[in-house]
Amino acid sequence: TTDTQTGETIDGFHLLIDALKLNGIENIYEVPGIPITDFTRLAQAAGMRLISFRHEQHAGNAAAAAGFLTQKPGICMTVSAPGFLNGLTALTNATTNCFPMILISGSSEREIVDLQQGDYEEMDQLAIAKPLCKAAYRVLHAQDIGVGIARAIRSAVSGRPGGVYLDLPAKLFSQTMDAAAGKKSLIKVVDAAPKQLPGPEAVQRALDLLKGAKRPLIILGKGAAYARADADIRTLVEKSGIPYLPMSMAKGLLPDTHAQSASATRSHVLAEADVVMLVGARLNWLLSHGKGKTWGGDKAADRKFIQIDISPIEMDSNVAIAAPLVGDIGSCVSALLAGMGSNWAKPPAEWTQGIAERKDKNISKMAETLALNPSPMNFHSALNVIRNQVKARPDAIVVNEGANTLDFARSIVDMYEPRKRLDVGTWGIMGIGMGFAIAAAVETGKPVIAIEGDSAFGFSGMEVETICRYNLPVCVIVFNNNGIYKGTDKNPLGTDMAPTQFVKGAKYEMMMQAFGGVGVQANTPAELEKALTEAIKSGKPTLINAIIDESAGTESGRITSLNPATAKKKT
Ligand code: FYN
Ligand code: ADP
Ligand code: MG
Repeated sequence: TTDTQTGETIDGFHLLIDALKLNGIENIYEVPGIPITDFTRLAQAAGMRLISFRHEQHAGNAAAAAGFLTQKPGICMTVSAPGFLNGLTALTNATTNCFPMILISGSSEREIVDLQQGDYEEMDQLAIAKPLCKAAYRVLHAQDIGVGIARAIRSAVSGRPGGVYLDLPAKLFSQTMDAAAGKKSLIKVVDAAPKQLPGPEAVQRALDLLKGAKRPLIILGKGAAYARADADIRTLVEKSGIPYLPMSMAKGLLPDTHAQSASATRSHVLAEADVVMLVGARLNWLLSHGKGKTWGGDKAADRKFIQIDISPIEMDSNVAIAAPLVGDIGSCVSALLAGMGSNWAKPPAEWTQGIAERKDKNISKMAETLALNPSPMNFHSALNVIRNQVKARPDAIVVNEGANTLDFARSIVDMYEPRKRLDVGTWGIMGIGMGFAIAAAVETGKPVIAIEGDSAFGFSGMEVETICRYNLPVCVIVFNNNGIYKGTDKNPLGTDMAPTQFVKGAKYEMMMQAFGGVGVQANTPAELEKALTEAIKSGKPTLINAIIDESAGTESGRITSLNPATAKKKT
């Protein structure tokens, strides 16, 4: 008993709602069911935005994207066992991408689960989640809900952001406690993601290396986009005069049309640079682990890396890091700027002019390809339409998944503003499409253009109903080439269709029509342009079925080399 007791009580449902609201969390991405159905109703009645999905994986992906876009943990809620497992894929993907999110799942009763007596949806969810996310907690008592939420928020957003699991057994929701004591038990988290300042010697070491470089290069990753140090990052690039490469989700941090962007001559700069500064980008498979042919083979031995990252153990994960700069990107970049002084020498013109020439050549070549108008459309002629629309609406958010659809869109569709591109991320995962698109629309209110391979779209396609239900300004463009990679594979036995083929001439636009949205088939760039312009103008849920030459595309797009092939030659 406490001296604040009034006789009024509060239950677990309301404590959870109050704890989330107290910490500025407004949106919950979820699928209702036992034991969280009433929670979803009560939270909505309390003024929170509840977005109900058709499958937990997409609710989870939405929460992850919300985390990336807002720096607040995105919240996903699911039922027990299967719902939890469906959400777990998204939680693990968020952790891999360093996006902050919290998966809250209802669970069965501990007494029964622990004795394995066969409860409804019995599963030891906490134990399963633990190795697959950044942190995992369970709350057993109503008076600990405040602490549970506070720990989950801190774990998600501090240091390297990631996914957190919070296990809430069914019984907790209806537990009651004294209302005043309950209110007191809640925690408003102060400084959830504390700054981490780099040491002065580490800053000097990095500056010394940069100063001595003849062929310096900056690589910006999605950590740099997440950090929201946009102005300082731009100043660093411009003041230093160093060419830069954006990783796919860092596109737009500076406009892709920026004079210092080396995107259009990526292979050249990776192979030739002598000092490379990584800003929120890991030397994982997407950067060929910092070694080998991509990095100039023998030349790799003399290259020096500077790496800015909040995670100290990221350093030396693949190759030696000569100048580790550990801290939050905002603090590290501003320390570098302060140390650069006012008369920083630009890199040798030989390096920057060489890049400019190569880049101009590749961009002109690309322009020629984009100007062609083949029938049926190919990836280039369809993406050229989207490229122009994004140029006209740089605030629109682009979601992108597929293999060829992803690879071509990445280099064709220029981005102009930070955090406007959401894609398959570190795992190269298919299925993020509709979840990311829904969160982008909910969190920003901006138009969303989801550029989807027909295969990629299939993983989350049912969520077009969700898009229609909430009337979200999402335009899905399905690049329909009748299959995975392409639609022309043959089954040598002539029995079933080949494993990579889909139904030919599928009417994807009818999926959107089924739920009251706009569905259009586009056979030409003009038709695509008309439908997309209309979609952006009206803000109505729209699906454009863009018919692409079924022989266009290559196996696995630009990462064919990762595909093991049989030693036996195809006949
Ligand atoms: C880029 N390029 C351009 C332009 N932009 N040319 C002209 N104009 C413009 N604007 C050139 C660039 O210099 C490269 O050529 C080429 O286009 C490709 O550029 P990209 O995409 O930046 O580079 P690359 O080599 O594909 O990048 C490697 C990668 C990337 C691993 C980072 O492929 C990636 O993010 N992949 C994710 C793939 C994935 O997850 N897929 C899921 C598949 S699912 P060169 O300089 O001549 O090389 C299962 O299949
Ligand atoms: P990309 O795929 O774009 O190359 P990665 O996901 O590999 O990017 O890398 C992102 C990196 O950014 C991670 O190593 C992560 O620790 C780091 N990071 C995320 N947020 C911050 C931040 N605020 N400050 C510093 N580093 C950060
Ligand atoms: Mg396809």
